[in-house]
Amino acid sequence: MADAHELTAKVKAMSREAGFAAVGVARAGPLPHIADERLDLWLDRGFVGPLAYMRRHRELRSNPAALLDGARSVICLAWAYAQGPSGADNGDATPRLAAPIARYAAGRDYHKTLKARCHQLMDRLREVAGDFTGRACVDSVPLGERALAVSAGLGWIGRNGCLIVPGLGSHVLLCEIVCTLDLVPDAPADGACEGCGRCVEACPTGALKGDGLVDCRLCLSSLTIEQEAPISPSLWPKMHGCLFGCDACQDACPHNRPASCPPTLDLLDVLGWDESSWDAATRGRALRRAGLDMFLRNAILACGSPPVRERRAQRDELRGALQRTARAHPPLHAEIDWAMEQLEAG
Ligand code: B12
Repeated sequence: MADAHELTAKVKAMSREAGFAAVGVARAGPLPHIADERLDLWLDRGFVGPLAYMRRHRELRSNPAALLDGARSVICLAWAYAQGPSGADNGDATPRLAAPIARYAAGRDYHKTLKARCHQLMDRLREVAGDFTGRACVDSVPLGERALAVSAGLGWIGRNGCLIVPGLGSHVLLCEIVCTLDLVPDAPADGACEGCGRCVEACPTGALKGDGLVDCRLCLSSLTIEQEAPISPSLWPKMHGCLFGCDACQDACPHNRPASCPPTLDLLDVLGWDESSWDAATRGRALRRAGLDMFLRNAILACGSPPVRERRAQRDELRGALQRTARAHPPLHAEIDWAMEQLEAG
């Protein structure tokens, strides 16, 4: 069998062949102290907001070794998205009223597609490394993925909290293979945001604190995807038409390529969704993280946002759609009344 250096080089070459944009190796052991400190600070300040799951399994998040018996190494992988032109994400139909969704949520659910790629990669690795045990982690495992990526030399943490890969930016999704292979760990990457505060200024709700920590009580990604409870009316005017997630802090980042058009859904379609149309539109997609009620709430609030209410030609159609939504979903009446008022005001 190849020695650790040769094997590590093979792992990296095969990862790139598998389509990953960046790969690095971290030791499967406790994460550096700073990762723990930052997570505790975030929890203590209450920035965790509505994300109850982030309070659970605290100890696992700081030590990937706890995820797999005999774990020695973590292969950290970055998958680049938002590379090409985007646009309507609802089949071939041209949307009557396009509303943006976060770029990462275009197409098939990355949890599924990246996990499958990790398993294929492990199968290929077994051909050169012999049998080993590996666990593929994509997002939903209690593990500090950004901290691990920094440790594995993939990039550094920007002021918007995102992992920035040199030359590629932050439009990457992260996944890991925690494994029993003995690989040579990489050194953490150098780099930092210097002097730029564009992401902090671009955040519509002031959720970024400028030190890389994000307040989930204000972040539009958290509010539109994670928060089932009503969104505070004080935030409604700041929501900028977000239907699912938000890319404002990444779009403003000079390390990212000039932004392509974001993927969109048809706002009028979404306003008319019921359980079965929500099911059909979200099946197999990351979009499914937000339930029907959340999508309807987000769509209603999007109607009151400047980009939509300025579409005078569609105002009557929007009013009609809101009235129908009001009849089907009485609990959302406060949001609907507000959106109607905004439409009237133009
Ligand atoms: C909870 C969560 C959220 C929350 C909170 C985000 C936040 N910034 O904390 C919400 C819902 C708001 C969210 C939003 C988004 N998310 Co999210 N989210 C997560 C999740 C599940 C946990 C993140 C977490 O632990 N947050 C708590 C904070 C304190 O930890 P952290 O952000 O990981 O930061 C650590 C590092 O900064 C580290 N650190 C700082 N400096 C240094 C220095 C060194 C040397 C080291 C070692 C470590 C280190 O310390 C922190 C704590 O460990 C991860 C998946 C995972 N399992 O990790 C995805 C993840 C972070 N999200 C991801 C994405 C894509 C997004 C969105 C872009 C989606 C969107 N467009 O709407 C936005 C971006 C918002 C933003 N600016 O962060 C990607 C990030 C990819 C990237 N390039 O960074 C991840 C990794 C999912 C994935 N598998 O790809 N997300």
